[in-house]
Amino acid sequence: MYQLHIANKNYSSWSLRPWVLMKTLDIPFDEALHPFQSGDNHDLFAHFSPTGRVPVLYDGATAVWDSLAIAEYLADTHAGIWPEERQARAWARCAAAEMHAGFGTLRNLCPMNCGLRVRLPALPDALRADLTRLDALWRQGLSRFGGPFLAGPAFSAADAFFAPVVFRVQTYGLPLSDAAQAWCRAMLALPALREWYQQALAEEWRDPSHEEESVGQGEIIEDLRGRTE
Ligand SMILES: N[C@@H](CCC(=O)N[C@@H](CS)C(=O)NCC(=O)O)C(=O)O
Repeated sequence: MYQLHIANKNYSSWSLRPWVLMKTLDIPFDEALHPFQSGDNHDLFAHFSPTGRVPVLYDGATAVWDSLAIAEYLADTHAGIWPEERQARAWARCAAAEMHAGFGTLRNLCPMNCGLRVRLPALPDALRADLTRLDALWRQGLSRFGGPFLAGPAFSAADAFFAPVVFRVQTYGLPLSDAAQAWCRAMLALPALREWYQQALAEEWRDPSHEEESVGQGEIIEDLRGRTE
């Protein structure tokens, strides 16, 4: 059985990617959740993670310590991680890689905090630029491959890599096109994403550094944690 090491569901955007991918594709795994204890958790995570970061997937003694590497490792032996059709597969890989390496302003200014609803002041130009690119990318995938998922009829790693952005859109009320918003709603309705969200809301840990990152960006309208829907 695989073992997937992750951190708080409320905050850990990188952890969410392989988790939602494996859950949605019915790839069984044991979850090992390590709550953040400070702004820097590298020493805390060092006993299972070569980089002191999460996620890490263990397959027996083999450690795979990066979310994109985890997707590729799983793709070696499991169908459905990437789309079957070659053009769609190339697009999905590019989209996942772009998310993996890019959208730095979105990442920094809108950190994942599933339970919060935050009103942002006027959006900085750099954030608008990230949202414009994100919107164009999602609309391109949805129209080119026919939806309902980003790279065609089946959920793939492309959707998994943007799953944390779906929670960011929800938390910060980010403006996107109707097509992009519709994809976000469909993602939020996925059983795996609903499960993650419910578990995130139920978490009792509050890490001050992660809280500050979110509230530093705007005004908190609502904190839904401690409730379940
Ligand atoms: N490139 C890595 C990045 C992983 C990463 O940055 N993880 C964050 C958590 S969301 C982490 O473990 N941070 C350690 C810390 O905050 O101390 C991946 O794709 O898995």
